Amino acid sequence: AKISPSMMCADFGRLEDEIRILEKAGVDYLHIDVMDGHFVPNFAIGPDLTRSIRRLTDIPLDIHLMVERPENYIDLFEPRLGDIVSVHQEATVHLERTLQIIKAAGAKTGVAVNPATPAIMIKPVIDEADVVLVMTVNPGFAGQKLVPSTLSKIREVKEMIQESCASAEIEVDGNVSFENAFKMLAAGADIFVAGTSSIFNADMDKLEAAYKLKQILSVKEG
Ligand code: S6P
Ligand code: MG
Repeated sequence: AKISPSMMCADFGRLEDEIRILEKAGVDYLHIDVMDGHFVPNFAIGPDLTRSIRRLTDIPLDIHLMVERPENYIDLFEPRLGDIVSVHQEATVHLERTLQIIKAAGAKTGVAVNPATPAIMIKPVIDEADVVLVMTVNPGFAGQKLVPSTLSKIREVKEMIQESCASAEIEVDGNVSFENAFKMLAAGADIFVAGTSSIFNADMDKLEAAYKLKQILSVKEG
């Protein structure tokens, strides 16, 4: 399993320290939440802050575009080999073409789905996706509660991937607590976005929380 800490939950006043802790914890990605105030009712990380984060570390970025017409903004984030760029199925009209744009930019292609979007909506592009990002809360804010029906959707997406002999990894985002992470792992998730429910829990030491999450997720790997 892989861990992708949500940088919108970090303390931007001490960004470098936060990143050093995440490096020490050996996380796999840094999750970059991009919000446009249209697709979701909030604003978050733009290209400038993304560039600042990039300058501080070699950890690949996991760029989650919660914006309308994401196809117009992919290049702004200067994706690199090894990064993931995820776009929402609900936000782009020509999803297949948008995935080709991400591929041409050199990044891994991600397709994100809101809790109310059925898994079947992404079936036609399952072969083209390196990652399926199953939103386990409605996107827009950190600190929300899991939408329970998303657990069975993880299972459905997993089956869809296997039936199509596709190789997409499943990423989960939203209320990935220690308890929920285990359920998501059992349902078939591969990449876990860590926010206020784990690594950025105000009551816990970040490094300790990261190790705890890693330990919970290592069960299946044996
Ligand atoms: C939500 C965003 C997420 C959050 C993450 C925070 O719109 O896409 O990446 O940052 O869910 O984690 P938590 O544990 O506070 O839900
Ligand atoms: Mg996100």
